[in-house]
Amino acid sequence: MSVRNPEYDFSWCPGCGDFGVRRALEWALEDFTSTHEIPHNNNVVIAGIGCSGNMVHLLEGDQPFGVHGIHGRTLPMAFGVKAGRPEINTVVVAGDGDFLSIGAEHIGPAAQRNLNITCVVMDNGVYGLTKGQSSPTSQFGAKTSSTPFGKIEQPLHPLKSYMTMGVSYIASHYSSKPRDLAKVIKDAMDHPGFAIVHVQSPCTTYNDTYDILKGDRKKGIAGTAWIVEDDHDATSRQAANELLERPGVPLGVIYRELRPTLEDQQEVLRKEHTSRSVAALVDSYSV
Ligand SMILES: Cc1ncc(C[n+]2csc(CCOP(=O)(O)OP(=O)(O)O)c2C)c(N)n1
Ligand code: SF4
Ligand SMILES: [Mg+2]
Repeated sequence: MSVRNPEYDFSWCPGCGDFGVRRALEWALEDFTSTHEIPHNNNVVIAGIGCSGNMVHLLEGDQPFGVHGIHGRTLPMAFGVKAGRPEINTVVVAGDGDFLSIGAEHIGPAAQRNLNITCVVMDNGVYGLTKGQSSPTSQFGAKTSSTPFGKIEQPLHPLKSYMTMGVSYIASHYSSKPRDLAKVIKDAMDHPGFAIVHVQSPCTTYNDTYDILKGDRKKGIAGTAWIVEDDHDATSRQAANELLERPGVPLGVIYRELRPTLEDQQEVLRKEHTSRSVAALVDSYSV
């Protein structure tokens, strides 16, 4: 959809972290579009279902194309877009539930393909849209509507999981720093391959983590977010893994690796092999 449908009325609660992510995404799209001199409709934003997925209806300014799809299936949809129109700048927006719970099985294959897309994951540690159930990133002991006596599973460490699955660009950020976040999202768009920008985006209604992330001296809270040092070597897998052993939430690029994308590999196949007819392909299965 490149024009908004006035029949739908999507909104976020006051103070929701997704507002900051929206601004950052708008700036990143603007920057990408002007740097590469492409029209706005050469960008597509593919959203899952969740408060985070409502992003596609709430973007302001020049509109990219948008798809508000199926819960947990942003990556297969993005794969389809890239298969048909590889030149389109494809951005996935998803929540922690959408991406890491129901949609988790798609991350590994997209990473192995090195699908050339950018994912912006809005992690609020809950299922916000469905009224605050626990998600894979909810803390141990968290009391939510689905864990009234406290969550009894350990939280997932998304950044370590991405490293293990072979994601070629991994960044971690925070919704309250939209200018810095925009630069990271644009950098991820420029990365040739599968890029994930994992953003802490607090839910003011069900899991308000602003104080925990930022810290509050008056309340004696230190703050868990810290900026990745300039001398961090993001091209080193070892340095990235070591960085992720440190407690808290790093803000910056954790890991980047240049290797052929799916499109590059397809190009190699096209050059080395002549295509077969459908009949020949069907025959090859029946022998
Ligand atoms: C197949 C399917 N299962 C479950 C749901 C119900 N559902 C909608 S959004 C959601 C979770 C949203 O959590 P998250 O992805 O973290 O997004 P948030 O609202 O927190 O941004 C669920 C379980 C659905 N819409 N479709
Ligand atoms: S429920 Fe939470 S995540 Fe959803 S809009 Fe409200 S504050 Fe944002
Ligand atoms: Mg969520």
